[in-house]
Amino acid sequence: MRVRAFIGMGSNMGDRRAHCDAAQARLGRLPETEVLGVSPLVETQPAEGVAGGPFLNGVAELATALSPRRLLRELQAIEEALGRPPDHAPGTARTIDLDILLYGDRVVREVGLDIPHPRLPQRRFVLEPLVSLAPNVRHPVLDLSAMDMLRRLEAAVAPHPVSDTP
Ligand code: PH2
Ligand code: MG
Ligand code: MG
Repeated sequence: MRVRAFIGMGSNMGDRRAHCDAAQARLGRLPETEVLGVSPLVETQPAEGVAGGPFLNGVAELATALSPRRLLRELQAIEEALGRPPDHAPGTARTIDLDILLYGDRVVREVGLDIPHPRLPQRRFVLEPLVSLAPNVRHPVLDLSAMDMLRRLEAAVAPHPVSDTP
């Protein structure tokens, strides 16, 4: 059975667009996997203290029969093929980062494999492209759509005070 999975993609080193394009092409060549769509790539400022310059971020939607663990291994192999060493230090610039955001409505909490991605609801750089691709896809634990999560984040980060003066 094929599951609809969403992959977050980010690059802030070297030819960012080429890395994202190459990652998409390689996702399309994974066994038992089809790329259903890719969001537009957006330029974002590094969040959470990551080193390096601005990112290009996007999200890809897959239909895949690979297990979550196998999909993770395949994503790591693509990262490595695109110049990211397996011992890449967290928080440093990267040619490509591929993260499983959602895997159908599965919840996986294992060593090295957390699905849904634990920081998904807090990451504008993921939610914006996810909303442009699949606004109605739901977070299986929070039971919120991608659009709901983005609205919540925007309300929390930049509240618009209501004024009753004209
Ligand atoms: N990835 C992170 C942490 N911070 N910031 C942006 N703008 N884009 C990212 O892809 C990103 C980040 C951890 O992987
Ligand atoms: Mg990441
Ligand atoms: Mg990662």
